[in-house]
Amino acid sequence: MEDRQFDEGTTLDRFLIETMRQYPGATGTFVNLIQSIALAGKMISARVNRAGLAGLLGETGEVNIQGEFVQKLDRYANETFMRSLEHRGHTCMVVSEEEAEPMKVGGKWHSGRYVVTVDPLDGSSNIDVNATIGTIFGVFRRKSEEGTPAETRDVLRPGSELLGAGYLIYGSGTMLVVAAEFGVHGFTLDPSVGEFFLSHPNIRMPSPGRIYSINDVYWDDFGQGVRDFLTAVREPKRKMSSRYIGSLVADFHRNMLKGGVFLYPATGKSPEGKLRLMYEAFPLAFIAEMAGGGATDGKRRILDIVPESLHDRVPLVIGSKDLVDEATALMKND
Ligand code: P6P
Repeated sequence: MEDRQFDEGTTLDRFLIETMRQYPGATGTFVNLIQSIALAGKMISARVNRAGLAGLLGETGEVNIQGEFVQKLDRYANETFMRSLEHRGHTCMVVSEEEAEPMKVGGKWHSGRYVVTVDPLDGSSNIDVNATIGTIFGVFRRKSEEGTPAETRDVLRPGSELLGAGYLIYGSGTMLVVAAEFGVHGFTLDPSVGEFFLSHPNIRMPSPGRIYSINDVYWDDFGQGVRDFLTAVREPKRKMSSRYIGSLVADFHRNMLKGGVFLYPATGKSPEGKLRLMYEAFPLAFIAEMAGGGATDGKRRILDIVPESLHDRVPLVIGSKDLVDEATALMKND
C-alpha cells in the first residue's frame, strides 16, 4: 500500500474505503466483511466489559467440540459472529472453534465469495479473572463458484492462500488489528461513539525481540530443542524478559508491538500441541509474516501446512523473526 498519511480521527470505514480505492478490481465486498467483523467485535466488547454485571460469567454447562466447557461468553461470541457473517452477502462458509461442522451460508442469504475461520473468544478461561481475551479470524477467497454451496476445498488449504486475517483484543481497551495486502493496521474502539479509529498504522514486528512467552510447566515434557532455546534466552547477557498471560491473542499482540516470541510447542503428552491450525495459527501466522515476523510449528512454516481436518492442532512458534528462526533451528530434531 502506498505510504499515505491518515490524519487523527480516521475511522475504520474511512481507512478501508480509501484504501480500497487503490485496488481497481476491488468491489467493496472484503470491506463489507471487515465491517461485519468490526460490528461483531463491538457487540462482544460491550458484553465482555459488562460480563460481571450481566450474569455472563461462568459456564453454560455444555462441552464443545474441543471437549472444553463452554463459557457463557463463548456461546454469545460464537452466535454473534455467525449472525454478523451470514446475511450481508460476503460469506459462503464459517469455520468456528465452537462448531463441529462449518456453517454454510445459503437459502435466502447469498453464498458470497469469502470463507471465514474464527476463534470467537480465545482465552475464555481468563474471563472470570478479568484477564485480556480476544477473537481471531482468517479470510480465504472461495475456490468454488460464488452463489453455489461452499465446498470443503474452499477451506482445507494451506494458510499461504489466506487473503486476510486479524484479531480483536478485549483488554484495557478494545482493538481490531487487520492484515491484508495493504499491510497490518490497528484500530482502537472509542466506546463513547462506537467507532474504531486508526491508532496503530503499519504495524511492524520489532526484531530483535526481547521477550519470550511460554508455559514452562511442561519443561520435562518438552523436546530437547525447546529446552536448549529456553536455556539460551535465559542467559543474563541477553537481557530478555519472560511474559506469559495465558491468552494467545494478548501474548501475540504484546509481541507484535514490543517484539518477542510465543511458543506453544509439542509435548510428549500432546504431540500436536494445543493450539488450532485453521483459526488460531493460520491467521496469526499470516499477520506475523505480513508484519515482518515469522511462524513455524518448530519445523515447518505454518503457512505451508495443508490441514487434514478443520480442527487440527499444531505446535506454534510465532513472533519476531530472529527469535522464531533461533528456536526453530534448535527444535528441528525434537
Ligand atoms: P496453557 C487459552 O485457553 C489458550 O487456548 C490460549 O489462548 C493460550 O495461549 C493457551 O490456551 C494457554 O494454555 O496450557 O498455558 O494454560
